[in-house]
Amino acid sequence: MSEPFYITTAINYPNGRPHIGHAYEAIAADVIARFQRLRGRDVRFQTGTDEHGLKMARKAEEQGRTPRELADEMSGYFRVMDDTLDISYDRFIRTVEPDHHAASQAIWRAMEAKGDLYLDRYEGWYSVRDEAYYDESELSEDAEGAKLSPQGTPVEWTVEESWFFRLSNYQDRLLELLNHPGFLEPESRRNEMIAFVSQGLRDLSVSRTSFDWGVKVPGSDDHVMYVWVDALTNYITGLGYPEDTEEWRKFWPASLHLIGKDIVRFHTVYWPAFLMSADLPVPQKVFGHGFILNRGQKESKSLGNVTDPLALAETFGVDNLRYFLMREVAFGQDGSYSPQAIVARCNAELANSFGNLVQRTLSMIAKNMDGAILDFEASGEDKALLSMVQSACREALPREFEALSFSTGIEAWMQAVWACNQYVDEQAPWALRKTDPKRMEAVLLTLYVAIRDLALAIQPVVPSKAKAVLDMLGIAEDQRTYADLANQSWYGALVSSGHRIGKPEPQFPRLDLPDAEAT
Ligand code: ME8
Repeated sequence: MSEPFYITTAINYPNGRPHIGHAYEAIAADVIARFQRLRGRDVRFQTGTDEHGLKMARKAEEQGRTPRELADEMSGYFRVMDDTLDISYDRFIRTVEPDHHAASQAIWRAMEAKGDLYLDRYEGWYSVRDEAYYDESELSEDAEGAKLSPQGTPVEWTVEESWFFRLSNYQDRLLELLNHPGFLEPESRRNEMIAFVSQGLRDLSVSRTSFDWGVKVPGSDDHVMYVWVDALTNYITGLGYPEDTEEWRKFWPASLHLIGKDIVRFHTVYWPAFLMSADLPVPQKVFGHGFILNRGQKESKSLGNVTDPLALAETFGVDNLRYFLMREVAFGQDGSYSPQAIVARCNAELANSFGNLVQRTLSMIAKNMDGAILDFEASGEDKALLSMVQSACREALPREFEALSFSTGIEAWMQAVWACNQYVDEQAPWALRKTDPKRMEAVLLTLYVAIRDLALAIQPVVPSKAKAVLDMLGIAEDQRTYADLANQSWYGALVSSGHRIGKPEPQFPRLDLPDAEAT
């Protein structure tokens, strides 16, 4: 039985359409899910939309419709984004679904049974944009003296009857958890959270009475749960909690919650405390990735620089966008994108390097060798190239991807692509055609073997382009996992079956800057 791997993204607020940050997180999680599947893990991958709360209720009111109407429309755009970007999720969860209400009420009852919930009055600051309570000491002031949250969002003074969760009871256990190596990465976020918890934790207001768009508190009908209580619960709803299902037993605790840096507190303080209170295991790892900026600036409606990720995918291609985001940004840090940067990166690496390597090698095999895959005797140079490619594809890339260092892993892969291109230039198979045809065959077939490893290794990042290349090479669909990289018999099997490749179709055309950007 293969080892289970459960990965989740944050569930997105569908108070507007998806932006580049949502696309970035979905793509990164998908790369991880595909990578782990290729490694032979039994992967479950969940994403979705976080539809309750005051932010949704207010947005709907502004638009003169019900929160449910707003949620239904906008959640649809998130699902379309995922499907367009080739996100291989197993469940797209919506928090309005009945099984999610049932799971949220079940965890609430478990926390109540533990004695961790009590009724009191909340008096303090709340940011609707962040859906978060803040302590006075965390706030700053803008030029007009208005209070701002640490995220720079407005806060409002809130007074209402509320259920409270005894977060303060969990301080020691949370510190122990945060000190556990690997629980929260990157390291810088861990230090911030340790400082936050060490300062002392106040009990958390976990229900609201001033609006009703949420999950009802069991036995307290005029209260709805604080949106983060139900939102975080999505991760276990999707496995069937509170039922003792096969998925639950197999996939909980989650292997990885992938989230952005702004919501680390919710995932590494509140969520583990709720789980501890309900006597449930805590997730194995939380990773807080950085933010994607548009030419160095945060996208916002007021700056008028909000880009539809689907328009980017349409202009540049889904796999180009995926490649750019995973290659350009050191995972964990903030990164920036612009049409110029996407075009420059994809042209240099995919079109001119990998694409060109595939195209010229396969064209020469098709033309000069009638497409035949034959036995050949490898020279010292051929063996040196293959060993370099193999160590990039079998060791460096998987090692770096396992550590979520995608750009470093892709860099190692790119070095191998460059080595192949240098080898073609040095060996000049076009010149060998007349002088030494046997040697030409050995060179082209060495490259064919190298391209198979390169295409196989990069599948998580550019799934449809890698598939097209593997199809052109004639690699069987059931021989494309990472374990197959080490399998030596595939080549002999192609040779003995008399396999021939056809004329290749170019897979990585050069990109042009859209006219509006070129001027
Ligand atoms: O926070 N770059 O939803 P959300 C990269 N519903 N990532 C970004 C980003 C950017 N510019 N902007 C946002 C929520 N994100 C809650 C989550 S989970 C139980 C509930 C990330 O729609 C952000 O950090 O505001 C988060 O991980 C995700 O996008 C959804 O953000």
